[in-house]
Amino acid sequence: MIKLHGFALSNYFNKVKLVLLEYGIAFEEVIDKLPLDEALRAHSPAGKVPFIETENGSLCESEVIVEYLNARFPEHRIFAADPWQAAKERELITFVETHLELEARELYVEAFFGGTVSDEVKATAQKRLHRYIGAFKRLAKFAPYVAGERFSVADAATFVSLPLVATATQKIYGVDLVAEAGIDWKAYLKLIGERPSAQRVNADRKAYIAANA
Ligand SMILES: N[C@@H](CCC(=O)N[C@@H](CS)C(=O)NCC(=O)O)C(=O)O
Repeated sequence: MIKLHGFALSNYFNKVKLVLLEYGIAFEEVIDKLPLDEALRAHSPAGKVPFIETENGSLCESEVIVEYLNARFPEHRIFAADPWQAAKERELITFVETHLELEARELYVEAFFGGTVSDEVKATAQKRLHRYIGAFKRLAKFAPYVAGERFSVADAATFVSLPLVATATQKIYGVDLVAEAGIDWKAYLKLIGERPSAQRVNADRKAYIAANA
């Protein structure tokens, strides 16, 4: 059985977990704390979570893991069967993760962890976020799901990352750049949060926070 390593506060760990739960793929969770020790770095060379253990070996990078699951369990239809729709789902995931979350991540040290971020980094991130949040707004359907009328794998990525982008920008710039762009992410969060998979992810995150407070 696939073993998913990481911890319940990690958005990337939660994305893979949500996909496994949502698409009914059996897995075991292994809780690893950061920093990963040398033995775990043999599985995840950059010391990041999540990673999975399979009978073939270990695999890191959450989107690579999702692609592997999609290829290994085709009957679970993680991506849309239609190639165009599947490409649109990948397009959305790239925008959410590469252009929004990764950029906003520059701000997390100050927004969430009590550190400081230079004015220069804040200004550069603001410019890029402004551009890509606008682009994401044009691309995303929210009808009511991010890629259209049905839940898709792009919702797993959006659900775990969009609130971080919104909250970090609110904390650093005093303005929620996601809401300011006209994206009602709180209503979206509520919609996805009603799904059993998301309820489990949220409950496990809360339990993790309580246990580690
Ligand atoms: N691109 C990676 C990002 C994973 C990532 O940044 N994970 C964070 C936790 S949310 C981490 O392990 N950070 C530890 C570090 O940067 O040393 C993925 O998609 O899996």
